[in-house]
Amino acid sequence: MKSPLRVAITGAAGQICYSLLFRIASGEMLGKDQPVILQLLEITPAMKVLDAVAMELNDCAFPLLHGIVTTDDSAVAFKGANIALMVGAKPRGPGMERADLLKDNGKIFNTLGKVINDVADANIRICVVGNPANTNALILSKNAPKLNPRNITALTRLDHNRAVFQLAEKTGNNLNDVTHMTIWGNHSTTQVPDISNAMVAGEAATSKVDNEWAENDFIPTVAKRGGAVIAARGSSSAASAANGIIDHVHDWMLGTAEGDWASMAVPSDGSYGIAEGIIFSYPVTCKDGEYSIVQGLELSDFIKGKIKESEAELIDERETCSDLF
Ligand code: NAX
Repeated sequence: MKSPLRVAITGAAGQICYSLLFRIASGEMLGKDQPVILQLLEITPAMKVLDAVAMELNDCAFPLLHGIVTTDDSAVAFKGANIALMVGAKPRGPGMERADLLKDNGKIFNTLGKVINDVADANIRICVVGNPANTNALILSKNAPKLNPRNITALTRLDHNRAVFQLAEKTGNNLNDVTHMTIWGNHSTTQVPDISNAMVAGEAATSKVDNEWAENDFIPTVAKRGGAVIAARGSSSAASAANGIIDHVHDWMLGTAEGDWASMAVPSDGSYGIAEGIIFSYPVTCKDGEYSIVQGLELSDFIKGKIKESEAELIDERETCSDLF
């Protein structure tokens, strides 16, 4: 039996985590042979609910769950952590501007970045989910200088999976017939879901759908899907977000599917002319816990223009939050 990995998770009494924790404990994220210790962080008023979640986790008798820590002390939650899933953040309230959300949630990632720097495993791998996810990941990174900045990523896998579904549905194919999907940029409505290099049952997606659909229907449908779910169910995506987190970490640690890639928001190294340092969603392949940005893809002027808009938004967010670096 492998020795257990410590997985720190914030916002653990929230709705995403109610779908997420049980799947991690059952081995879906890190493998059916990998024990885990869940180190769950919440704010003090949510501790009673968190304790109830821990009771339910125990009542599942998951063989791979080797321990649960519940705490409102971040130094305890991140102690020795190998993986951190940063879900906890405030949702946008009525009348709140995006810049207000940036500032409010940015403070959480500034504080937690410092704690992770001090107490976590130096090789910790981090997936930021709380919005605005990309810029929160950047704030965390700037406050955790001991960590490898490459290991601080943000979630765009939910967007990727949404895009795969839309293309499969449009072409009448099975989901596993769709490969090489890409989400570029920010996890926001400026994101760029891109089928330029996607394949459907071994054929180019662009030969199966018309350009008009790809540009004017597919892109806005995927980019605004989060809003559509909120309108339909009265609260934001939870089970599908949890599934995206599972896929993100699973593929990062255990490898992307042979011959395919996934979308992950990672620190830009300048690939595709994107400003270095911002946390930007790219197509990546992963092996043995490392990711590589897929290079050399041909992009249309339309997609390049959209990518520049998303980059501009991220640069603007970086400026808005620079006092938190
Ligand atoms: P909930 O409001 O259900 O849960 C959030 C939890 O975080 C709450 O229990 C709260 O007490 C806790 N929390 C707040 N501040 C904290 C702190 N400083 N330390 C620890 N815990 C803290 O939200 P939920 O639906 O679970 O969503 C969580 C975040 O994910 C939100 O920011 C949401 O916008 C974001 N999302 C990101 C997605 C992505 O693809 N990147 C998609 C889904 C989701 O919208």
